[in-house]
Amino acid sequence: MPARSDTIFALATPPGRSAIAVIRISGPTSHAAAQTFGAEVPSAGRFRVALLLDPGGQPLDEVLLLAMSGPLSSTGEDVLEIHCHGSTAVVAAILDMLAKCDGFRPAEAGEFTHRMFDHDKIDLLGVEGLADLIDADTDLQRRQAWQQMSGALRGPATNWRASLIELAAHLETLIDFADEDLPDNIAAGLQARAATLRGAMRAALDDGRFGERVRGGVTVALIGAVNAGKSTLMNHLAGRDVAIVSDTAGTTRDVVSVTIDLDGIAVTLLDTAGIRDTDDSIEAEGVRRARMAAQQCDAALILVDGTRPGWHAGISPLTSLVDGDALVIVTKADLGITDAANAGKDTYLHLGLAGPNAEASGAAVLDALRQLVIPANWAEQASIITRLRHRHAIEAAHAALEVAFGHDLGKAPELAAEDLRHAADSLGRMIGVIDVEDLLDSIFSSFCIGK
Ligand SMILES: Nc1nc2c(ncn2[C@@H]2O[C@H](COP(=O)(O)OP(=O)(O)O)[C@@H](O)[C@H]2O)c(=O)[nH]1
Ligand SMILES: [Mg+2]
Repeated sequence: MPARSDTIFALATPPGRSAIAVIRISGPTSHAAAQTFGAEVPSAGRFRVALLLDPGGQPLDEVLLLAMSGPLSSTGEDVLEIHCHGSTAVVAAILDMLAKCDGFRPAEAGEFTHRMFDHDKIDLLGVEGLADLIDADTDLQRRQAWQQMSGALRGPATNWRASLIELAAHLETLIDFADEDLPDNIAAGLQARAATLRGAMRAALDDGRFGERVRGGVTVALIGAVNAGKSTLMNHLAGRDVAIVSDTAGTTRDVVSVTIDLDGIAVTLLDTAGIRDTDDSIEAEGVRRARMAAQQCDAALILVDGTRPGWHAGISPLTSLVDGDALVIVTKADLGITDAANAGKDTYLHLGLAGPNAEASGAAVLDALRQLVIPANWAEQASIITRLRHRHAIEAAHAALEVAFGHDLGKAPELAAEDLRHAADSLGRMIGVIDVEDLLDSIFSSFCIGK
């Protein structure tokens, strides 16, 4: 990141035509921008309607100016916001004039938020939550981002870290007595505290990765032989025709994807080519991609055509392609499923998307999909881990805590204390109280400019 003493500016609203556009300016000389346009700066915390003039002294736009003074501003610095009309020409003219102001430069991606962080307006987990809030497409993603910003993970993780440091300190007081047997009650007390702490971390880790699923979405691949009805189901779930449905085998050749909002979870469905041996090189590539999708997806719907004799034998070769959870669906039930002895209505979902029961059948498959991606007995507030980064840090802390209490506390308290410090550091990095700079750069680069 370049110098923080510069005054930075950027369009905070999306580029293009809109009723209003907001340009944000932050830095020591931000308030002086008003004069550049021949306008007077409002007092801190106030709006002022102002006529901005172009370099030739001609009217440029009538705007609202909002001034904030550091440290009580969003970035902690002096801030000026220009709420202008959202035309490409107006925005371009204002940005152009700002670029010519002394000590002003365009902001980089995430730089306003970086300054918030530098001025302790937000911490690392808050920055991640804010990034998630901006990226939220579903209501559940929005709520989870807010929980994250309000400390859903920070709270418990800070407490765990404090307990680890306290335990380490306690063990260090025992170093002077090393090589003597530790009185049983002290050892038992320490073990009990460690067990409670370990249990709390374990409970957070065993969340079915739901927070990560909410945040990042879930991919579900539709896998099956040609003509099994994959594209038909995909279109049904999407509520529109995204994939070509045809009784010509080998119609779907590439992976077609569509994202649906399933109770707040962004589920990306992948319709794939039917799995079969083929001499057609394009179709073969499609089959290769289908196999890859089966391997990499979070969950799969395995479709077999129930009207084909021997459909039952087709299931296990398909399930073996899938690494994640799989749901087997026997299709074309409206035409009658052959081989009734194997029909296994209890084991497999029967789906008929034609005929009089099509609607109920479609609802049943949606329900089954819901069960596949949303863990049973899930409670929204319970998942506090939203990124793999958090998971790895807590796993590392949990493991180090386990190692620490594997030592003989009486003979080697210093080894146990050292492991506890590792555990505390792992959580410290996660919360952002130590070693944050590298992480920040990677997080901020994912922000948009103007944030
Ligand atoms: N009767 C009936 N026909 C279906 C059903 N699902 C698919 N089909 C038909 O089966 C053929 C192949 O379907 P398609 O979705 O293209 O299969 P894909 O190759 O697996 O994508 C088409 O003619 C569909 O209309 C169903 O539930 N009932
Ligand atoms: Mg198809």
